[in-house]
Amino acid sequence: MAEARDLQTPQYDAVVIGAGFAGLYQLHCLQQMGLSTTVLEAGSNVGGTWYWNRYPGARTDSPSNVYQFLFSDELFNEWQWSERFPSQAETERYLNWVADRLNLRPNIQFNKRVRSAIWTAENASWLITSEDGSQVSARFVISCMGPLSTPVVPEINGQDTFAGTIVHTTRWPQKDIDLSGKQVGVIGTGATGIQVVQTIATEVQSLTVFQRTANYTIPMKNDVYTTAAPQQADRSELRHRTRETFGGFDFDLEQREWASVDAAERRENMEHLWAQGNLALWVGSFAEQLLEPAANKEVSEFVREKIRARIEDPSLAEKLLPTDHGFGTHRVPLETNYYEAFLLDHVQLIDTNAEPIVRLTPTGIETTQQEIPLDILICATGFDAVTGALTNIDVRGRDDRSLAALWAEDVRTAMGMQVHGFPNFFLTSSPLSPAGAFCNAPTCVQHSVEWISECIGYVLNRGAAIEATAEFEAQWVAHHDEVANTTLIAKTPSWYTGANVEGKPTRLIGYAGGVAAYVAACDQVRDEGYAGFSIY
Ligand code: NA7
Repeated sequence: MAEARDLQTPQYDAVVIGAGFAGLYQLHCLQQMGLSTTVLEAGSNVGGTWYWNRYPGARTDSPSNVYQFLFSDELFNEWQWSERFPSQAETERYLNWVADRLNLRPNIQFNKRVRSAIWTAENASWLITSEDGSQVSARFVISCMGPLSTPVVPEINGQDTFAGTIVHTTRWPQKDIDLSGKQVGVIGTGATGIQVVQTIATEVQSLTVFQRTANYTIPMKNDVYTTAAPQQADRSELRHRTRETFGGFDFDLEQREWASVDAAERRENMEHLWAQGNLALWVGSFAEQLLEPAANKEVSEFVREKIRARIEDPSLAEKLLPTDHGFGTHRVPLETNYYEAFLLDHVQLIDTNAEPIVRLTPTGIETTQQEIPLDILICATGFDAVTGALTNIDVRGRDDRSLAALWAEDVRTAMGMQVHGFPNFFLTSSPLSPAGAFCNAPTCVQHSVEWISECIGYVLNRGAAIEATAEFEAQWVAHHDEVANTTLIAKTPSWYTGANVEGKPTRLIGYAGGVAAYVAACDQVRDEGYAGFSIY
C-alpha cells in the first residue's frame, strides 16, 4: 500500500539510491546540472561493492587503468594506483577520495536503506521511504544499487544450533574476523570463493572448501606499480576505446573468424591471451568461443590442460577440473595460487554433489560422510544478481504496479534504462543491459549515468515525466533475447540466467550484443529525441 507523504517531506529534483561507482558519478552529474539531489546509501560510507565486500582477498578482476572513472582529467591524473588489479581497500580508498575531491558528501545520506519508492501521479514525483521511516520525495529516481549487492545465503539444517560464526562474504564486518588458527569452512567456488580460499589457506588451522561446481580460471598477472609511474595512456582515448569494445575493456574480440584461423595459430593465440593474465581469453578472443560448441570445446580443453598441469594428484585434479559447462559460460575468475592451496595438508576439498552437506551442528558441519569441526563458516554463495536489489524494495509505478511482482513473472526493461510503467525511474547496472553482467563495470556505469543525465536534462523543460513505451520495451526485450539465444551462456545455468535463485524467471540477465553495439543503440535513441520513450 502506498505510504502517505508528509507535508514536511524534503523534496528534491532527484534521488539517487546507492553511493558506489554509479551513485557517486550520478550525483556529480546532477550537481553539475544544478539539480537538487540527495543520495540514500545503506552503508555508513561510500564505495558500494567496495564498501561491502571486504572479505579476505577481495580485489578487482579488471585492471585499474579501466576500473576507474575516465570522465575527468583531474581524477585520472591525480590518482596513482599501486597495483594492476587493486585490492578492495585501495578501490574503497579511491572512491572515498573521489567523493571528497568532487565534494559529494554533503549530498549523501548514510545508513539509509530504502524500503519503498512510490510514484504519485498527481504531483509527478516519487516518495522514497527508508527503513528508519524517513522520507524524501523527488521528481526523478536513479537506482545505483549495483548488480551484485543482494546476497544469496544458503539455508542449512541446524544452522541456529551452530555455536560458531556464519558470514556471507558481502557482509564481512568492518572490524574484520580473525581467522588465524581457526577451523574454517568456505561454501562456494566462484570468483569470490576463489579469492577467499587462496588468501586464507596459509593462515587458518584447517580449511574445508565446499564446491558444487568447479570453475575455469585464469592466473592473474598482478603487477605492482611504483609510485613514480604515471597513468599510462590518454584518458579520453581510453574512455572512447572502452566504449567501442565488446566487454568495456581496452581490448576487444578477435576480428578474424575462428574457422578461418588454423588450429596451430589458434593455439598460439590462446597462449598469448593466457599470458596476459587478465580476462582477455574470455572476452578478448574469438566470439565463436561463446557461440559455437566446437570453438568453446577447444578453449575449454586448453584451460583444463593448464589447470591439470598444476595438480599432480589425479583425484584432486578430477574434482577441480570443470566438465559440466564450457569456458566462459560462467564468469571466469582470475586466481593466484588457488590450486596450490589444496596441496596443503590442512586444506580439504569437498565436492558437495558426491558428498552433500547434511546439517550444521553446534561444533561444525556434517556431510553424508564425515563431521568437520568448524569455528567459522564463510558463505561465498553469490547474489540475487542484477534484479535482487530492486525487487527487495517495494517499487510502485503508475497505477500502483509493483516492479517486484512484474519481475517475478518476467524480467523486462527498455534498454536497461527504464521499465515501462515506472516514469522518471532510471536504472544502472540493470537487467538487459551489458552493465549487469558482461561489462567492465565502470565503463558501463559511466555510460549509463551520462545517458540518464542527458535524458533528464532533455525532459526538464519538456514535460513532467518520461517513460519507456510498452512497444519499445517489447522491441528491446525481443532484440535482447534474439542476441542472447545465439550464445552458449544463455544455455548454461548460472547467475547470468537467474538459475542460482529458486523461482527466478530464466532470461539472460545481461545484454550479450556487446558494449559497443549497446552504446550505439543508446546514442541512436537519444539522437532521435528519446524515440521509444514518451514525455508527458
Ligand atoms: P557466484 O559466481 O554466484 O558463485 C557462488 C558460488 O557459490 C558458486 O560456486 C555456487 O555454486 C556456490 N553455491 C551457491 N549456493 C550454494 C550451496 N547452497 N551449496 C554449495 N555451493 C553453493 O558468486 P561470487 O560472489 O563468487 O561472484 C559473483 C560476482 O562477483 C562475480 O561474477 C564477479 O563479477 C564478482 P554453483 O556454481 O551455483 O553450483
